[in-house]
Amino acid sequence: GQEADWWRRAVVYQVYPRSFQDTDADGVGDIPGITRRLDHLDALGVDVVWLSPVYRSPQDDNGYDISDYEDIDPLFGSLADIDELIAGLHARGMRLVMDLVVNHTSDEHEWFTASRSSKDDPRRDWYIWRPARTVEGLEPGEPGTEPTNWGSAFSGPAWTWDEGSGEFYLHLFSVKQPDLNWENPQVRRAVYEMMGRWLDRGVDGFRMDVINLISKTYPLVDGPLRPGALYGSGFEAVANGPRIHEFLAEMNREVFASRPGHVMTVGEMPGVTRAQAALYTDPSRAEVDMVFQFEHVGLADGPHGKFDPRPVDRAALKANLAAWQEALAPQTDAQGAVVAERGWNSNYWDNHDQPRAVSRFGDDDPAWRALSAKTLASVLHLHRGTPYIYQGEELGQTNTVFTGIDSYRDLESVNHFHERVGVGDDPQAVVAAMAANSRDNARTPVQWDASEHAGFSTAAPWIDLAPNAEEVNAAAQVGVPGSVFEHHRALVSLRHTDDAVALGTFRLLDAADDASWVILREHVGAQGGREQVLLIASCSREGLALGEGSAMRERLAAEGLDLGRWAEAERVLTASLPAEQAGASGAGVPERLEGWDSVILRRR
Ligand code: TEU
Repeated sequence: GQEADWWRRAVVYQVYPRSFQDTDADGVGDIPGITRRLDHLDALGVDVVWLSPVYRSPQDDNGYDISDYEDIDPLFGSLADIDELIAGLHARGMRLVMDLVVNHTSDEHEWFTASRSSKDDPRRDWYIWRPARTVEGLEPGEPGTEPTNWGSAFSGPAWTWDEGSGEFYLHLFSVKQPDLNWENPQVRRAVYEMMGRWLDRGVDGFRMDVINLISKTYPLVDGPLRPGALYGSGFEAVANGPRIHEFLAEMNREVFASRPGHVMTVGEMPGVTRAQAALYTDPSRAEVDMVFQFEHVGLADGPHGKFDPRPVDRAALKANLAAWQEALAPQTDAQGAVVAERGWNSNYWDNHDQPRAVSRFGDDDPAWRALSAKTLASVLHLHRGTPYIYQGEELGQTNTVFTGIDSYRDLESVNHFHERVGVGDDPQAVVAAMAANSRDNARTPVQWDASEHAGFSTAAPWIDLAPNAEEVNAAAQVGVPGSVFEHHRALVSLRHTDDAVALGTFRLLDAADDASWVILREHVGAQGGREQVLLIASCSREGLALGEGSAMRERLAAEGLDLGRWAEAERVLTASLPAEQAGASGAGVPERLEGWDSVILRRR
């Protein structure tokens, strides 16, 4: 609907275009492919599509290095194709959120080619240039004369020497992604005008790439150097800089405030804290609607920490996500009714930068994969805030297999490999260490059916399919009761129809137990009616005893949740049964939940 808060009940589906659907037989997904698959998204029931970048780009970072914000890269199609996609989405009552990458551009953007052309070019100050540091025995521009000790998120230093103009330029990401200078009002103006033209074209919002990095803390000085790290952290030195709220409020005022409908905005914010997120998403501050935080996906250890895979500490994961729910919890009145929003969460398990959810947080053994994928989805979608479904997550797609460095495509992985081998690490050990968390796990093609190339393309895909495409694919799941897809469809529908799920308060119970996940949602209606929704999930193969006298029932009772009072509660959705059979399976809390099963109960 058009009500201002339509987005609070929305479920967002992320499309990573190069791996979604190819229609011109080049092995790379494209925009017409998305339009062709809109029925799939419609069947899932999602409201918004977040489309990763399709703008002109040298594809150094798969499109997150933009050389023209207002044209479409021929790899993905044309402006006419994006207009057709927008029309197709709108015709189905769905919306399009574009990926806005304005912390940096490509080094092939005309702004940068002008800026680097000379120190006196009018666009010189659109980027961040610094002279070499004077170091005894080193020529300016030589390694060791960089202006600060910062490292790029994609290995190597965050500064690259430009011989022509005799200075270094800053790039927190790849050499081909120079950071824009947001202190320059001309840069801000150019970005806002470009955003306005996309909204004029019918786009409904933006996902803002690393947007909390655009305000740097000046002067630029060395960052903290972790033990063993080759470089200092650039992120920590610049994230959440002194003018970030000023810039976001200005962007909101200049671009969104004047629009008739609500422009949906989500800021991707590596290193954001819960306290800061409450400021960024407080509706009264008019900055962004919600943020993507990284605490639960380990970025807090810094980008390279990600390649040292460690087992999931589920109790810590539960506590982390519950702390985010608390930090952005609404204000409620004495009866528990929500009276004002303080902030808003984005809830995700994975995206194009993270490994696959079921492999990382679930159990991708074939015997447990589907059930754990469904239970993970129930856990995610029972949190308060907007849930994000990453392409393939609705199918329970898993990580892939890397047989060697040639299996990898992502510059983050490839650069890391060369950096580690360069300092003497064993190549095969590095390839193995990257496998669990490489971004390429999420970038294998969507598995549409069991045909060659999984229905993704008629040509060999740009990156190998995951090995289980014949078993795990949409054709085997859409419309099939009990499938991971149908479970996601039921969860999306639940958010659309149930106020406790969409708008209710959140409470985590039995937090210390890492083999279960118990969430209570409560909503007090305008007429005073109270509704409660309870999720009990088993998060291991062992299962949970819940009957009278069970340790878990005792622990929950000690926290004030008497499962006896749920004996007649409606079973809304279980993971082990098709959605339509949940109610027929009986009422109330089952005696036990088998491994990775879960149940969503409702009582009024
Ligand atoms: O990601 C920013 C970001 O924090 C991640 O790159 C993170 O550092 C790393 O990937 C964790 O594994 C955004 C985009 O989502 C990502 O695809 C881009 O590579 C990056 O910005 C630069 O635009």
